Amino acid sequence: MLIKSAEFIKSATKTAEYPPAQLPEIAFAGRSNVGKSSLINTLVNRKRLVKTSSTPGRTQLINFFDINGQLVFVDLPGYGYAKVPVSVRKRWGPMIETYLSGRKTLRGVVVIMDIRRTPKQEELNLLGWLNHYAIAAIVVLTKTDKLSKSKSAQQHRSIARALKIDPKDLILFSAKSRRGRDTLWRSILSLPGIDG
Ligand SMILES: Nc1nc2c(ncn2[C@@H]2O[C@H](COP(=O)(O)OP(=O)(O)O)[C@@H](O)[C@H]2O)c(=O)[nH]1
Ligand SMILES: [Mg+2]
Repeated sequence: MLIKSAEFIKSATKTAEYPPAQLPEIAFAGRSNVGKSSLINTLVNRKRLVKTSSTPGRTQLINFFDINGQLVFVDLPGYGYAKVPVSVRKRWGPMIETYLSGRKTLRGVVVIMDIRRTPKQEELNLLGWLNHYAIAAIVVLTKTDKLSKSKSAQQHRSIARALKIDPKDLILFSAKSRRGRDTLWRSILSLPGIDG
């Protein structure tokens, strides 16, 4: 997709604060520091549309971005960061679940994982939950530039096995090299209800 514009719309924690549900939406989910902001910036060819950080776990807001006046990207707060206070962590689940289960214009969720890590219960729960609500999931393994080719192939297979999905259905990505950007865009644009 040719990116003509990519703009921050607003942040929200509750339904009343969401922007009007008009355009098809794609949400991005992943553990804190997984590279979610970098992935979104790579997709839209912007250096800093979404703030990246080496201090994970700060963003606890749902951020909405308008892409070309055609699509909305939704940056969901990262999960699983131990230093986030329990009170904040407790709000994460309900906040995300309210968004994912109730948003009429949601067309799919890009679930981002670090290729170096074995998926944990949080990832399995999220995928199981999306499956239960019949929400399309696109699974991306990012930071592939950090591994050798052989180590990357090994992790690719073992993560697919852990998630019980076909290795072909995992997208290998790197914000650094931009590997996988086109594949991910194709996958997003082929979701039902997206016209690109
Ligand atoms: N080498 C490498 N570093 C990355 C990649 N994606 C993100 N990072 C780094 O990982 C850290 C966290 O990235 P960020 O996008 O803020 O993660 P978020 O918390 O999931 O939004 C930052 O230091 C990024 O520069 C990648 O594909 N390759
Ligand atoms: Mg981020």
